Amino acid sequence: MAQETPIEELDAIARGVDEAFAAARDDNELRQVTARFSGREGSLTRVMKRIPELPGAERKSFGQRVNEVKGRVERALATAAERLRSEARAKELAGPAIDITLPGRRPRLGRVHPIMRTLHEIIDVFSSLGFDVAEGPEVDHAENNFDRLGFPPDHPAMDMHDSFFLPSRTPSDRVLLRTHTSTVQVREMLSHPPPVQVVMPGAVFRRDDDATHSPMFFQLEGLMVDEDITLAHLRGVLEAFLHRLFGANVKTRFRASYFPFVEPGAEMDVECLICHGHNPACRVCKGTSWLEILGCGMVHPVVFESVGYDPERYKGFAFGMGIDRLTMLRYGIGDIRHLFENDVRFLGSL
Ligand code: FA5
Repeated sequence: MAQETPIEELDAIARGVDEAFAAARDDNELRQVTARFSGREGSLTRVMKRIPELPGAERKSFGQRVNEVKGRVERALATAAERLRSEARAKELAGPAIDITLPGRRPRLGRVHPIMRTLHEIIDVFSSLGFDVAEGPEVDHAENNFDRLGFPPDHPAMDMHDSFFLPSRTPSDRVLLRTHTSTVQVREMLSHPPPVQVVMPGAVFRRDDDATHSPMFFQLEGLMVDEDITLAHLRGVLEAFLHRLFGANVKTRFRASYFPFVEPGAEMDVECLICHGHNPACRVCKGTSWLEILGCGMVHPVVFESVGYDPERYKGFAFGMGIDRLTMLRYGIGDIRHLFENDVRFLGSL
């Protein structure tokens, strides 16, 4: 059989246009049909390439004819698109009616996390006692976390097993996730001359994990330095604070302790508000009826020297409290890990 001439092929293409577009059932099929005619591999593109087979006199009129068929394809596409739109609309109108008077669904409102609620309350109390608020970075140099605070070089906290060290650029620049907010008291003293009276909240990180220890937890550091600060100021501030947070009847206890950066050093406990001392198996107080909430003391002269304060002239106190532990006591939570499991049923009940 003789091969179709370009003109015969073009006529055949033109005859198929309307039928092809009428058969398209959705936008996707419409795109495919259009490509079959006018795409890079489409029949009109292919037939155009056959122009050299025609005698010179016929080429111009053939080109015009191809353009006419292209116009026909465009018109057929517009008609089919309009048909699909009205079919979709008719289907929508025939479907079940939407009752626009029904009330909408309320988006569920989030709440501030109990740790942050406690922290905000604590900051309010210290602000009312005249303290400023400052923050520092969570990643810091070991110098600020340990050295300037008078930690001896072989202190266990500097061990990789206790702290999260990060890769650093030079071996002498040891960088870690801070293990306490005491880094910020160092930074505050390096950047401000005395007097200072400031609290410094933030997240801290240790390799800890049990009912009262979390690997990431929150501390609030406090620092007050002036010429005549005494241990009595420290006790007065902490007691005023705890009475404001837990009420005037809360039982607290102040006992001697050791931190390299204070002398004398102390820790403060709050009575276990989970078992009130009645459960020897209590996981929070471990049957002692007390929960340690902070470490504190008078700033060691070594620290003043390392930040350039005159230890002969200035005295000061510092404390670092565990916000998560205070949150547990405040809301009666028996395991610190509940605070980080993100169960909205539990968090929403507090
Ligand atoms: C310190 O971190 C000292 N920097 C506190 C300090 C500051 C002392 C200024 C003197 C002067 P300590 O490691 O004891 O101390 O932690 C302080 C408080 O953080 C604890 O009393 C406890 O309430 C809380 N805490 C400690 N480890 C954890 C943990 N893994 N999870 C939750 N809370 C913790």
